[in-house]
Amino acid sequence: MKVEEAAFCSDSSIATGWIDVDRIRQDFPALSQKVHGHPLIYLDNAASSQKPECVIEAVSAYYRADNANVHRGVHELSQRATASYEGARDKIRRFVGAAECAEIILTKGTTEAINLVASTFGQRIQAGDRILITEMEHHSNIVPWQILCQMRSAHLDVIPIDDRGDLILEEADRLLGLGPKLLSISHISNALGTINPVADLIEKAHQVGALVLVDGAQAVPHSKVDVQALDCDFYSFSSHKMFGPTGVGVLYGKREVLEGLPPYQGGGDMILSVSFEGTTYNTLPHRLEAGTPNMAGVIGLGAAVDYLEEVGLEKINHYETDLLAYATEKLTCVPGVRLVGGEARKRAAVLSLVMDGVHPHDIGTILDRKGIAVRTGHHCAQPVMTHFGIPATARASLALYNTRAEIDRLVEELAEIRRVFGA
Ligand code: 7TS
Repeated sequence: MKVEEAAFCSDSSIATGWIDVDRIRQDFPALSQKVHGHPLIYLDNAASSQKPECVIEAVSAYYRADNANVHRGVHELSQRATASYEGARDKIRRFVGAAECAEIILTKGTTEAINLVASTFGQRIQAGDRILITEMEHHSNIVPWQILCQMRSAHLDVIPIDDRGDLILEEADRLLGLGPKLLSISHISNALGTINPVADLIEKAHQVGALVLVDGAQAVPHSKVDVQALDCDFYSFSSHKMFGPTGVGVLYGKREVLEGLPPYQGGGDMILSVSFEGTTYNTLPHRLEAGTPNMAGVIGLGAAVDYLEEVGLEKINHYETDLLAYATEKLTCVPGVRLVGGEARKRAAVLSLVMDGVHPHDIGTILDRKGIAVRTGHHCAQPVMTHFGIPATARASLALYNTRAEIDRLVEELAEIRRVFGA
């Protein structure tokens, strides 16, 4: 057996420190099914990942035994639910390296986390102020700022990308020089896979007095994130992309920054006392979390964090980096296939491809008939598509449970599509 092969097989994983992908796959019940008569090859992880048994079990155990509203009851079930819910918050805190639980605001997802910042921090924005984003953002990191800038007569500046899929850093410097109040930037692009040099940009933004929000939706499932080392002011991510349940997300914020924000929504849990003369607000994190939260979802996210830590982010990153290199080499050998953003300096496990003469939607539909799930479309990043002059891409996005054999199947089917379409 070649060394390269040995690194991926179960027996050698212990010796080499690689993840044991065969074992990992057994943790995810959805992966063992057939789709249209073929074994499922799930390559749509940037949209939403599959869930391991431990997450499914944590959610169902909560509903079976502990279901009650949190922070309210003196009764046993409410106390158990509160302990599990706040325990999950602490796991999330440790996972991203935050100093205290007060800095972990639980939201519906990345989208809500960014909107929370836009509608609270946004109240400070005045006419003529500037907000800075990039050309490669997901719509959820564009539209909230457009709405804010429109309401406040502020300017929205955009750091452009080049044709390799990298940010143009000279332009970033120039636009930071205009003195924005906030830089809001993706850690990893969902449409291109580009890993942005966020640590450098955070440092530069702070030098001009801007706060920084990092959209980490595509980063957290794939590599170790340390919000204190990054020194970002806000960091947002979604549970469902990191093997946790849907409907849950996280906004990390530095305590001193969160303390300065007005309330986001009003309601239960975010108050200390209410009267018609006036209301006093709760302390962080509750002040920014109104209403009954997604208790089962948060507890499930806690289990997903346990799972990621058990496997090990470093091992996951190592494995996926290797798989990405393998996939990139194989896919660029398919005649007529081009990887959009494939030449970016640093990339994560996203392969956004176009094929001469075949619409991405057709690629996705044909692959689906073979049991291969990819996402086609603009990936909620239309400005990226506009930049490259394309309407859409077919995107294969990888996770820790994908294998070289699955990439080989994808490549085989793409070659067949190319042959059939006679392109
Ligand atoms: N930011 C990035 C970088 C994302 O990739 C996504 C979702 C979001 C924000 C929004 O996350 P949500 O959980 O609040 O919806 N990205 C994708 C995707 O690439 N395909 O489907 C959803």
